Amino acid sequence: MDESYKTIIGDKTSEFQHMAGSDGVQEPRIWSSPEGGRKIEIGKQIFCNRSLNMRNILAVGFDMDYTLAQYIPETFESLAYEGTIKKLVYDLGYPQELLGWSFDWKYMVRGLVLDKKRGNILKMDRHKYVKVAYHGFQEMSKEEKVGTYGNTLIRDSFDEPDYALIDTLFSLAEAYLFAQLVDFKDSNPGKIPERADYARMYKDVRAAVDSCHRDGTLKQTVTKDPRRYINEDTSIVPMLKMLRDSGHSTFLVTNSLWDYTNVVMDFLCGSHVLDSSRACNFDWLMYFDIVITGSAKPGFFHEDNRANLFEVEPESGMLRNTDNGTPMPQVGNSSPRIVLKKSNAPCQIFQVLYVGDHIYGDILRSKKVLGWRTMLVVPELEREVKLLWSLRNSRKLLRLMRNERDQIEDQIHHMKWFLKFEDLNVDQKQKTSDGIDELESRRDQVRTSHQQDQRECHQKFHKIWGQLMKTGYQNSRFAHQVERFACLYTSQVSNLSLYSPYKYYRPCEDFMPHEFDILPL
Ligand code: U5P
Repeated sequence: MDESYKTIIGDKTSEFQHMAGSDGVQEPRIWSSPEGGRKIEIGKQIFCNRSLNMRNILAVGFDMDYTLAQYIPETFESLAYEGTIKKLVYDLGYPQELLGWSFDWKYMVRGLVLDKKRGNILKMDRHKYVKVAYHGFQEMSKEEKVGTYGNTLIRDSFDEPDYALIDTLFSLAEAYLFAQLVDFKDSNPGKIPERADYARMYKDVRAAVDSCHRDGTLKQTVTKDPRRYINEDTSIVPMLKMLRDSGHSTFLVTNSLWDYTNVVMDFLCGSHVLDSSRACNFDWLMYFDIVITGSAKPGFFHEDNRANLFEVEPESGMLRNTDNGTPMPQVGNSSPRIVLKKSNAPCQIFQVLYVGDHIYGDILRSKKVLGWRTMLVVPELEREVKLLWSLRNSRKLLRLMRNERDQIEDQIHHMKWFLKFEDLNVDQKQKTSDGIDELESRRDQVRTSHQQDQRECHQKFHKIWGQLMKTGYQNSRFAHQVERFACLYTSQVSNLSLYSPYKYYRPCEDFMPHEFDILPL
């Protein structure tokens, strides 16, 4: 830390060390809510991008996987990873060596972009400027990075089909495996099937992951022991009850099929005395007015999606009304319109709040196509917010250093310009030159400290990718999407129960850069 800054903010280093937990994350602290009264633990707040008055919301809908059900990545994503490797080796002809590979579930993060053709993994800011780039696990040099992605014209194309967005927690294992395969192909070119270039490898990995999700590889294992793969959350039922008692209808829309949904929801809402002999009693259904399984989101949200809905017979899992070929009548005149059981009348679109974890499949589509209000669940946020809190003074210091560095740069330019053109005597020239030398030396000192402290701060969030919501000083691409598409965002769905069911969520005031210098204190 640059000693000269200690006088500005005081040396709080020891205080922070005392407060921080072993992984650098400070122990939970109480955060005072601005309205006074209730206090919300830091990391559990609901953040608001766009005003939302819960009094106007008639129905609250939920996604299940990674929204109501938080999977434990160590076990669940590792299971997906291992299943995928087996499929690559036994079904797609990849070498046996892959069977010995292991998965670091902490390495990849959401918001990354895979460059399928080049085998690169990128983190970019909201302007799609690539700030961090790896080829497999090798960091790309600044020159390589700028040479490949520096041209602003390329930036519009960071999308499918050449790029893949890691925007769900389900994708972390496949991103990691892709990076492993890229490294493996580079050092063992003959060992990967001949047809497989980087893009083909990505396609194979994607197909293998998807197949694990669909063919029962994963679900049968989770079904046998949900506690091993899903975090228990005893606050979900009180949250659902609270919403329902306050007059909101509740519904579930999940891509998972009925049998699996039933197991997961029974685990989350049930008595938690699961053993294989205990039959599900379907009690969890009482917490929802409507449950839609196998919904095929994001297509489900499209107005022109007229897919038939069938009623599920809970005990057998059979579909009703299919024997004479007549499916259950559609709810409303297009499938996603929600019918409230109580009133039997469709809600207005803006009276629905949908809570999901997938920015594209859950949030963007439901908002853009149907105009629903949205809440994004970002489990990573809890740790990020706690870290932001414990690093607040270091981050303030970084901003001060950055400002000082920029001001010195400006001063140096100005003085050099002055030296060139003004009619100065020898003494004045000497003084100006000396002044420039002094400033340059101070600038170098500040620059070095800034770079060093910035790297340290970045690594506290994530050793490779840094802060989820930031890329350097700019919002990350992920944060930008959250800001644009999620009316609310929070770390856990059950945080809803920490606020009044009639809460009026309001965003903080917007500020343009020109307003910052003249902000009232
Ligand atoms: N899923 C797939 N393929 C994938 C990833 C997830 O089929 O590559 C499945 C999950 O197993 C889960 C469902 O059943 O999609 C979650 O979708 P959603 O309801 O959270 O959107």
